[in-house]
Order: sequence, then C-alpha cells, then structure tokens
Amino acid sequence: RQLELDLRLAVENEEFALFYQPFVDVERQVVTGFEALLRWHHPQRGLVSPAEFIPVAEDCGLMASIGAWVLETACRQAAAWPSELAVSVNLSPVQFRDPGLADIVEAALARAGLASERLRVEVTESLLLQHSATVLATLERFRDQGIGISMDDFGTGYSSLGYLSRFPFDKIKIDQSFVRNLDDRENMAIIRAVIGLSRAMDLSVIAEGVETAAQRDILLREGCREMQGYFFSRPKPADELARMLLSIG
Ligand code: G
Ligand code: G
Ligand code: MN
Ligand code: NA
Repeated sequence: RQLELDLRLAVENEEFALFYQPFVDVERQVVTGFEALLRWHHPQRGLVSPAEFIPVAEDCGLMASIGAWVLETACRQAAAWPSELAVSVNLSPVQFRDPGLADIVEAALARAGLASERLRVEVTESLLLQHSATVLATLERFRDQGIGISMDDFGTGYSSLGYLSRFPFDKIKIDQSFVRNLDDRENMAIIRAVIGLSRAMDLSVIAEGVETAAQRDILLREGCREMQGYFFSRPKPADELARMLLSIG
C-alpha cells in the first residue's frame, strides 16, 4: 500500500513532528504538563492524522521506531520547559512487545537529562488484554522509576475494573466521548462513577475533550479538577509552545 511505503520514507526523512496540548488544573488555575501528539507532514497530502497512520505503522512493523522517535523527541523538548511541567507520551500496545521498552525509555530520559518524574506514559485498555508478563514487568519498571502511568480513553474499551488494581496506574483519563454530551444522563452517570472509582482507588483523574465553559463547570462541580481540551488549548507545535513558555518564564 502507498501509505505504508510513504510511512517508511517518513521515518528516514523525519517528516514527523510533535504537537503539545496542556493539562490544566482548573482549581489551581495552572498548567501541569502537556500531552505529546504525533503529527505527520506528508510531502503531498499535508497533515495526516495519527488515527490514520498509527494503525498502519503498527501493522507494518514501523511502530517501534516511530515510537522511539516520539519518546526521544518528547523527552528532549520537555527538558527545555520549566521543571514543574510534565510531558505525557502515548504508547502503542505494539511497543510493549519489546521487553526492552523500559530500557528505551530510560535511555531517552538520560540523553535528554529529563527527570523520570517529569515523564508520564498513556496506555489504552487494549494493552491489558495482551495478558502478558512483559507488559506488567515494563509498567512496574516505569512505576519504580517514578514515571506516571495513565489509563487513556477510559471507559471505551474492555475495562475490567480488576485491571485498574492489577496494573500500576496512577491516573485515569475520562474519554472525550463521555465529556461531549453531559446533558445525557447516562454519560453523566458514567463520569460520576469514574470519578468515584478514582477516589476509591486513590488515582487521579483527568477529563479529556473539554470544549466549553459549561463542560468545565460541570466537571469541576463533580470533583474532577484536571482537564484537557480545545476549550483551554488546541495541540500546539513544539516551537510555538517553547516560545510561549519562554515569554511567560
Ligand atoms: O492528536 P489526535 O487526536 O489526532 O490523535 C489521534 C489518535 O492518535 C489518538 O488516539 C492519540 O492517542 C493517538 N496518538 C497521537 N500521538 C501518538 C503517539 O505518539 N503514539 C501513539 N501510539 N498514539 C498517538
Ligand atoms: O486517544 P487520545 O486521548 O490520546 O487522543 C487525544 C486526541 O483528542 C488528540 O487527537 C487530540 O488532538 C484530540 N483532542 C484534544 N482535545 C480535544 C477536544 O477538546 N475536542 C476534540 N474533538 N478532540 C480533542
Ligand atoms: Mn492520550
Ligand atoms: Na484519550
């Protein structure tokens, strides 16, 4: 397929970039960190969404090298930010097939000179279905190093609540599909349940996809103080973010 061929060239030609979207602690009114979101500048097609090319990369064996590039770049760029800001990197389940993933992460941190406490990783529920000892061992190494682990898109996959206690997560991300329509009683009930669950399990919680002041206010009232979404900021190119941080700095 053409996309696969183009993707192989993209790795060599470094056509990738990271955009960053802030996490906001709405109660304290501060930015606590940024999620790194991969972008591909295709020479003919322009910006291609990761939703389109990551599944291809996963199928054709390119995810490991793209994922390593993301880790390397995110750690290096975050090392230049103020030290209270964390960077959060999405990891594909495919990357966990390599038992050396924790070594790749440690090497990226060391080369960047980034404290491990400033890195967090985001994994989806599908990872936990692999039922593999490697996955648990890698996540436990992350935890032991002080790297935060977020369960991304919570509530959209095969969430077994047992997974939440068996794996060393410290944060749940409420999927944007639940935030989108808060007038819906079922969505609201799910959000309440997830917030309650996070409290009971001593996990922090963040709501994704917050687009309006009304959504922000409802979530805050329900006890979710950390949020992410277009209402606060769209994902921004790394250089634009660096300039913003410098001018605030
Ligand atoms: O940023 P955007 O909404 O277009 O991202 C679409 C999807 O791609 C989301 O599910 C997001 O988690 C995923 N994604 C973005 N960047 C990365 C990345 O660096 N690695 C992986 N594995 N997924 C990513
Ligand atoms: O799967 P993950 O949660 O990592 O994907 C995050 C995706 O959601 C990214 O592609 C990002 O660009 C997108 N996103 C972030 N904030 C918003 C928002 O407020 N509204 C919508 N529709 N998408 C968002
Ligand atoms: Mn994510
Ligand atoms: Na998500």
